[in-house]
Order: sequence, then structure tokens, then C-alpha cells
Amino acid sequence: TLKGMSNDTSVPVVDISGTGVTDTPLQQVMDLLREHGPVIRRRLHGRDTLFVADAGLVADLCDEERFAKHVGPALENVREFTADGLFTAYDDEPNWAKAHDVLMPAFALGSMRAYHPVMLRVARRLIRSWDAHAAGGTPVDVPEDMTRMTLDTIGLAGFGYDFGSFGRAEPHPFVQAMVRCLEWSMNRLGRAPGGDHGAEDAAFRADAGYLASVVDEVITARGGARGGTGGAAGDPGQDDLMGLMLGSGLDHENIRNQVITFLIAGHETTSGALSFALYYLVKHPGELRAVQREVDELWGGTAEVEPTFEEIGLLRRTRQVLNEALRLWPTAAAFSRRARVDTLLGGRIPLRAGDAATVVVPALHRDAAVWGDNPELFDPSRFDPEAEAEAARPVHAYKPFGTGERACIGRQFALHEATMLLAMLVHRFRPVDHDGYRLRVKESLTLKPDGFTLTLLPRTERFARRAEAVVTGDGVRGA
Ligand code: FDE
Repeated sequence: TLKGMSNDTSVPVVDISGTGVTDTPLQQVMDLLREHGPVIRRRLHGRDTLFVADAGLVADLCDEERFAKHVGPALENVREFTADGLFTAYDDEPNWAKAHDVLMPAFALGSMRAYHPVMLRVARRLIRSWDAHAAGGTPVDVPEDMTRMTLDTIGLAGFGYDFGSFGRAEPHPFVQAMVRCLEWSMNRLGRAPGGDHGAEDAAFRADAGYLASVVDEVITARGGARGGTGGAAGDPGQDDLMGLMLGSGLDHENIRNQVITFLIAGHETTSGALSFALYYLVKHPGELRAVQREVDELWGGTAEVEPTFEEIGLLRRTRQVLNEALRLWPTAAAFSRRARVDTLLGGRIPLRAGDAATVVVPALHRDAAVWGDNPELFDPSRFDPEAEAEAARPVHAYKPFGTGERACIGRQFALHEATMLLAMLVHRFRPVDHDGYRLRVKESLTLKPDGFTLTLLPRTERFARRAEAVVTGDGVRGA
């Protein structure tokens, strides 16, 4: 057999070398899993990848005793520009544990209180921009604006750096370079042997160099030493992520890798989650009304809401909408595990120590054995505490943030930010599906609804009408 090919017969082998990888590789794998069953070996140019969607097998892969995070081919490509940053570090790389210990406290739930004011400040930028679109009747590009918001938020909250994305017609050049780097990482996976990719690779190197130079500017602005690999001792100043790292003895190179990592991880995935949530709300008016009821109860007709840190925790319905959007389209859609020892996956699939398996999260999240007959249905009430208790779903059936020791460090950060923004948006605007948008999921390692635009009607007029109705005594039903 060719290198990397398995002769195990317990799992169907699906050879796609003939057609190759499409420009939506994740959705291609989801289709293969639909057709051939919840665990397959995909064969491509003589290499096999084990893909898993079955909740039972995933639960087994989440056993930290027998399995660990695997930096699979996709992350190996990302490593070309994030090296030993947290996301792409190997488990046994010393900088992983070091940086993890330094940064962990900054992501504990309690720390969100410190980020709240910055998150609110950036949320306001988005609201101002959408106010202008609402007034002018022009559509907004949802994923683009969500990306502006999440990039500015992680830049400011993490590093005190302002990307000023709402003052730009085009995405910040950093975002453009980063997206190209991610696309390069993804497209490199599907390369047929023998092709010439010199030009692509050179363009990638240039982009990666640009990312590093922007980050060095940020580090320098905060008093860290430029260049060199020695300690980046500088004035920590604020106790944000940068402050923690500058005060920690992590070297300059590693801090740079962490900053690029956080800028990527902290905004691509969160902006996608918000975009999908808005997509589902606009397609499910009943759910939109339910979230509007929740925010109206909290904030009533206040035109300029000032959400407090505590209030974000009360937005249960809004949070359920995000959970459900992340069920259907978990924006970091796959993670890989490697066997620590020779073992049988699920008691039947033989794996050698070092062998890997990739969890296809959106497929896992559609496992009918866990999610019922209609897993495609957007239904946030799946995450009602009562419904959850009744469904008694297995713990590892919902994995939008990965698993175990290497699970997402930014989970609370992302959820606080996204819940607040979504609530503020549905409180202020009625989103209108002005061109009958049909979902196309774009892949650039992370997932986004491609070309999704909305027009906006200001709900503040409704509040004005209601106030008037109280005065004149005639009842007006809200929009
Ligand atoms: C991580 C993560 C993960 C895992 C991966 C693997 O396993 O490979 C996942 C799945 C995720 N993450 C997801 C997500 C989603 C969302 C929305 C998010 N995410 C968000 C965020 C934000 C921030 C800041 C972050 N995120 C970050 C991060 C980091 C750093 C990491 C790595 C960790 C370790 O240590 O490894 C992650 N994240 Fe996330």
C-alpha cells in the first residue's frame, strides 16, 4: 500500500482523487459522510484521512487519556505563519504550557468584566454604521461588518491596538492578508502532486511577512523590544493580553506568534457565528420576535442602551440563538485528535499510536441519534435548560469549541462579545431579508455565509410610536 494508506476494513474508504478537493472542502466531507456513513476514510492522492461524525466515536476521541490534540495538515499549514502560537503549538512544545499558563487567567469568566467596556465601545461603532445604512436604506454586508467589529474588539481588548475598521471602505489590509494566508493554508491541502505553486507560495510569504510586521509595530508601540529572539521585556502597562505576555518572559518571537494567533482566532470565528445567527433570525421571524421580546423586557424603549456586564448573562434566549447557530455552522468546523497509544476507536477501529482522526463538527451536530429527526431545523429551544435536561444529550455531542486541554481559550470572550452585540442589534433594528438570501457557506478554513446582506429598519421609531400611543391612549402593536 502507499504511504499513509490503511488496510483496515472496518471503515469505508472513499477515494476522491478523481474529482479532487472542491473549494468547499469541509462541505464536501459533510456530503461524503452523509452518503457513506458517520465514519469514513477519505483517500486523496494516496493519503487517507479518517473523518468522524458519529457522537459515540467522538466521545471516545475526547478521552484525554488515549487521545490528544493533533496538529493536522490544515493546522500544519497555519503553523507556517503562527508557529508555536497556542492554536498551532504541539502539545509538548514548551511554549504551549508556558503561554497557556500566562494567558489562562485573562480568559476566565471574571476577566470578561474588564473587556466589557471595550466590547461595548466597538459595538457602538457597528451600531453607528448600521444607523447610517438604516437611514439611507442601503444594505449592509453582514460578515464584513461583523469582521470589522470582532477585529477591532480583539485588537483593542487584547493589545490596545485600534484597527479602526469602521473608518475604512475595504477591510483593513491586515485582514485581507490574513484571509489570504488562511485560504492558502486551506488550498494547499487539496494540491495534486507535481503542480507548480511557486507564485502562490511567494505571495503567501509576502502576506505572512506583512502580518509579522504589523504585529511587531503593535509590540513596539507597547514598549516591547523589536526583532531578536531574546526576552521581549517591555512596560506591560495595561494588564491585557499584551501586558501579561510582555511581563511574562515569553520571547519576542513567541509573543508575535500569540498575537497573530489571537487576532485570527479571536475574530474570524466569532464574526462567522454572529453572521450565521443573524441569518437564522431573519429566516425565522418567530425566533427573532422571541429575542426581541427578551431585549425589550430588559431595555424597553431606551434608544441608546448601555448594557451592563451582568445584563449580558441575563440574555438567555439570545445566547441560545448563538448556541444553535454554532450547532448548525460551528465556524471552527473541524478539529483533529491523535491516538497516544495503540487503541481501538469505539472498540472496533484499530488505531496505532500517532494515528489521527478528524472530527467534522457540523456533521456531529447533525447526528440524528442525538439531535432528533430534524437536525437541520434551526431551533434555539434545544438549548433551553429544561429541554436539555429532558434530551439528556451526551456531553461530547456539542463541540463548537473543541475539547479537553486544548479546547478554545477564548470561549467566554467570544460568547460575551457576540451575545451583547446580537442583543443590541435586534433591539435597535428589524433586519430585512431584502433579496431573499439563499445560504452559501464560504470556507476559508473558517465558515461564513457568503454574500449575506440585509437592509435595516430602525425599531426606535416603534418606541417613539409606542410612547406617543401611551399619550394618546390608542394601542399600537410593535413591529
Ligand atoms: C482553540 C479553539 C478550538 C480547538 C482547536 C483544536 O482542537 O484544534 C476550537 C474548536 C475553537 N477554538 C473554536 C472557537 C469558536 C469561536 C467562536 C472561538 N473559538 C473564538 C475564539 C476567540 C478567541 C480569542 C479564541 N477563540 C482563541 C483560541 C485559542 C488561543 C485556541 C487554542 C487553545 C490552545 O491552547 O490550544 C483556541 N481558540 Fe477558539
